[in-house]
Amino acid sequence: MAPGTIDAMQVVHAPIHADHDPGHEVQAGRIVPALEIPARADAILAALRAEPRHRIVPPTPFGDAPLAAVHDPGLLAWLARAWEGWVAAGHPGPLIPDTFPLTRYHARMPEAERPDGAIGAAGYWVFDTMSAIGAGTWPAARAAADVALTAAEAVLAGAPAAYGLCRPPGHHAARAMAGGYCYLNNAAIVAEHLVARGAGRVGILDVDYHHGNGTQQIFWERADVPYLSLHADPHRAYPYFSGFPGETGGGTGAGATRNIPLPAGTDDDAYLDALDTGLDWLAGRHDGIVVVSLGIDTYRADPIGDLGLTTDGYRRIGARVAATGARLVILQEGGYHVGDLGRNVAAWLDGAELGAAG
Ligand code: OKP
Ligand code: ZN
Repeated sequence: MAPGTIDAMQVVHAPIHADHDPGHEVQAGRIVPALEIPARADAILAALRAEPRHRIVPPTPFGDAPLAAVHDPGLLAWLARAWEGWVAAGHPGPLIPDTFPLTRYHARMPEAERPDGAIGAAGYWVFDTMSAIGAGTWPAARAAADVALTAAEAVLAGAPAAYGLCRPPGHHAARAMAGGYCYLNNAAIVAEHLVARGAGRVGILDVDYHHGNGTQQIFWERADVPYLSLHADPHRAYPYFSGFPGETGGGTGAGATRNIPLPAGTDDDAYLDALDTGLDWLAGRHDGIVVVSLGIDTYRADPIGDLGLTTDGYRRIGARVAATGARLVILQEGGYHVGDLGRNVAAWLDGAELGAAG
């Protein structure tokens, strides 16, 4: 075997993801069936199971400390009890807020008391109407963080790459708010954990279709966790309010954030060019481990995306990222074309194996 070859990539998976299934969301004024559904993870698992070299393992529980290292204690406490409070208030459907405290709400006034009613608290902690919470959301979100941390431990132990089949995803969850189908920021929790475990500077490469506003915010002032994101231009795409090229980090993290917005229809070749630009920027800013926020909603047939990537493109992208020589903690984010999702993730991981083999 060539040096660096990834044999038997560890795939971490927790079946409890399926308990997070609130059913629907509110998009642009319409109630629509949820897009971030259990079938996504089932499809990925089935495709990876079909390749016997992937070793599928359950997560190890890491407890509260790695979550508290990244998230506001108020958010964690609310998430743990939100569903209970919603039901107790007599709401029949999933928890979806409708009223939000924009920064201008309290402009020139003191911030009001924190809301304690079910709907007010929901709008306080969740920033959109698409990230519904149901009975199984909190246990699934916690398990997804453990999935991510377990993959990180495999890389710390020397594996050139490991994959965490996280569901729900994480990159929109900020220090003190959930949103964008995300409740806990799996990639941020892992990056912070790796830093605490002595990995030095840890890079984050976010290739989801959407800008990872939560990850960017969490590490905004951190030079030791550089954040690179390629995503659909926020002029047209969710989350609309971040991901522009002028956002480059602040304070001690000035220059350690890089955003590369992409036009609609971006194909494999154009994407790989942008990726090269980004990877050149990231090189030398980390000490050997890169956390990959792997979204597959860049797929040409994705129902909510408008980029043009193909299955073969994912193989090339995985190879390109692995060819940097970084060890990879690869974490699932979005990707909503359930029919092709499994083969696209499998292609990315196959590419990573090839790239690492050089
Ligand atoms: C989560 B992850 C499109 C609305 C988009 C929310 C998208 C959350 C994506 N009309 N809704 O980054 O894949
Ligand atoms: Zn996405």
